[in-house]
Amino acid sequence: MNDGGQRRYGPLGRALVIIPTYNEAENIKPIVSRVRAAVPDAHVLVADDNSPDGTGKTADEIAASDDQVHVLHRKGKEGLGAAYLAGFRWGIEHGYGVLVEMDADGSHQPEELPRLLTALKGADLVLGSRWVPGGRVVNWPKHREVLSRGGSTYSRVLLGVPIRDVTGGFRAFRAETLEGLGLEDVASQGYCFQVDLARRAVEAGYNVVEVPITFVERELGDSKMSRDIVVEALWRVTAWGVGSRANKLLGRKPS
Ligand SMILES: Nc1nc2c(ncn2[C@@H]2O[C@H](COP(=O)(O)OP(=O)(O)O)[C@@H](O)[C@H]2O)c(=O)[nH]1
Ligand SMILES: [Mg+2]
Repeated sequence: MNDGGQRRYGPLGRALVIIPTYNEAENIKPIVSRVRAAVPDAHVLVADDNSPDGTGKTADEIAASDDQVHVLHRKGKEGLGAAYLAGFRWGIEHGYGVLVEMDADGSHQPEELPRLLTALKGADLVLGSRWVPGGRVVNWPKHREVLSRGGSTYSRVLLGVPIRDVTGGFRAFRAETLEGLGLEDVASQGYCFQVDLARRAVEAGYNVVEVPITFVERELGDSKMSRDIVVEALWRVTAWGVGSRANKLLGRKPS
């Protein structure tokens, strides 16, 4: 995975910050303005799943007065993974060279984006990380921290992926990296979507770099975290781990 910095990386193209939203009416305006101020050259794509609270309409109003802001309206709530896949496709079709994942609720601080983008100059994929030295969480309930740390450790050990924060969702991809991940068959929907992409990147031999971030718990609106999302992550990660071990034992290539 790590090439010791020997490889030469091409220049970064235009960046698109993709913000998936479901009922983020109170958060959408402030977060978009913070992104525009922090990285003025970047464009923003709000991927809204027809939020009943009118987030999509507010996003349209922002886009109407700012030609660097775009909105992807999706027909209904289909999960974070599906919204990102649609956003990536849109971004690649429109020629962006860098695709960024970022939550709408302020947990991922737009002011940290320049550091992620700088790191991407020498990497294929940059992960904002809560669990490397210098990374931290603010106001996060203890049970969420235990779940997140536990989920990362479980995934790291079972999948053999040398990443401290495998479930985080503040990430910057080069477009070529995304194109090399075989996204056509990604079925994971909730937070294990993030584990899925990280393990694909490591297996494909990409240089994945973790950059410390400060993750701040949302102040407005509600989390969409649910039991189903945790259960999905648990069974998928376990199935991937068992599958890859069986493949190794049988001398087969990873599927
Ligand atoms: N488009 C879309 N966005 C979603 C969906 N579920 C969550 N999100 C967004 O994904 C981001 C992270 O979700 P959040 O509820 O804050 O999760 P938490 O931080 O793990 O508690 C937020 O911007 C949500 O609005 C979904 O089904 N569709
Ligand atoms: Mg959140």
